[in-house]
Amino acid sequence: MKRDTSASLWREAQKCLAGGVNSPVRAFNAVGGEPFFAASGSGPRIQDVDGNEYIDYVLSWGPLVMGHAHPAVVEAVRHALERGASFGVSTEAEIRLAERIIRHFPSIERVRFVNSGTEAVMSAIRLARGFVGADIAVKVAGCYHGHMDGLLVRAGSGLTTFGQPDSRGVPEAYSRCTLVIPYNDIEAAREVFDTYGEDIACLVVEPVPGNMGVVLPESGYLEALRDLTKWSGSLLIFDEVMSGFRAGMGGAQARYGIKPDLTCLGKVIGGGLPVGAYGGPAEIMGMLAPQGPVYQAGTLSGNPLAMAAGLATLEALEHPGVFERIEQSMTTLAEGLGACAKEAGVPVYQTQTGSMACMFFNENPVRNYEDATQSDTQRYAAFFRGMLERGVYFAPSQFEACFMSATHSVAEIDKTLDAARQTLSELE
Ligand code: KE4
Repeated sequence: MKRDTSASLWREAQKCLAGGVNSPVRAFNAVGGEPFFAASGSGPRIQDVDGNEYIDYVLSWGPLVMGHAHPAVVEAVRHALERGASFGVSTEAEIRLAERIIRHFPSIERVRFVNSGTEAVMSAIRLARGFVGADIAVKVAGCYHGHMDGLLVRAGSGLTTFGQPDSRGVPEAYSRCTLVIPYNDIEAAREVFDTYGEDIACLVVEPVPGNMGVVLPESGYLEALRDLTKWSGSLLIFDEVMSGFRAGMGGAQARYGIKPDLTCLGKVIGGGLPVGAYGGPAEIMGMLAPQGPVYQAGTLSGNPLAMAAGLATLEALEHPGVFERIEQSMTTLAEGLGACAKEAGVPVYQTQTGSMACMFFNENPVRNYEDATQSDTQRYAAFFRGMLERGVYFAPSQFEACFMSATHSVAEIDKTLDAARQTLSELE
């Protein structure tokens, strides 16, 4: 495919944007080659600045569950914009979107909107520390919760040793408030709570992680985290920024029947515009300013355009049968990819929850981050590039999820599987 204009923009971008991007994964470093620049999107497809078209399974990293430029979303945002982009005063739309979220997430009685998933998790952890009166946050290796300092931490040497900063610029002191445990390991969780119980404010986890690829919780794991946090008087925070309205209309918490203390949301609830949210029982959320002593604020929080996009997206997604149809499309694609890999003799391990899925280039099951890192990332990169050349855009990293939308039809899935058959058969 010709990508001269993207190449030219890439050179310009590197002269004015840090690393040429506004988010690292967009540089395509994990898959090699130069990134393309998007020009437009429509339904399941994205067009680049050279006129190439790709069937899109990244969908802006999850938000576009109704596809690109969904007419109802475009009309809702246009209508809101014509009345003014922002007021810094509350609007009715914030109430209506919060009410919809509460309807789907019974564990939430009060919502606070912010502008990103990072802000949602960062604020939820501050709220947990303020509510419980303890400092330690426990996180799970391989889960990503945005770029807040305290969570950019990798596992320490031993399970009950504090994490190590996973990014330059994160003070050692921050990582002394963060413990890191492996996913799907109840014993490791129990050991940390036995050792630090009353000093733990919260455990934050992606109930179905999508940032090490998609990894599924083993039977009893999420229940054990719920029991341990309850026993220690700490809060269980489900980061459902990705899994919310993707693992199910009520997120992973509905699929697995676990009631967390706080839930973080983002992506789908903004329909492609900048939104994050966190929520939980009125008793906990009442600790937030202006009612309570935990401060959090934001100039554009609850922005009318973002609220309009989120409302239009959820309204469309709530139509009877829409979520199930998207989930079925994801299953059809996943099964087809598995069959193509088998045909080509390429060992893969596949996972799916609702409308998000992953194909690990790994001949063994992937049950945590350590397993995920054993995957053949070079083979994944070759798969990514082969598919891109055939007009299919998967995530530019093995350690991401792929997403389905309501607009992907049989035609897109068949074209994807044809491309996969050819690409997989060419892999060394
Ligand atoms: P943002 O701050 O990027 O809006 O959200 C952070 C975040 C929090 N929690 C979960 C479960 C997330 O998946 C994310 C962000 N997801 C990544 C994709 N893996 C965003 C893509 C990017 O970083 O450019």
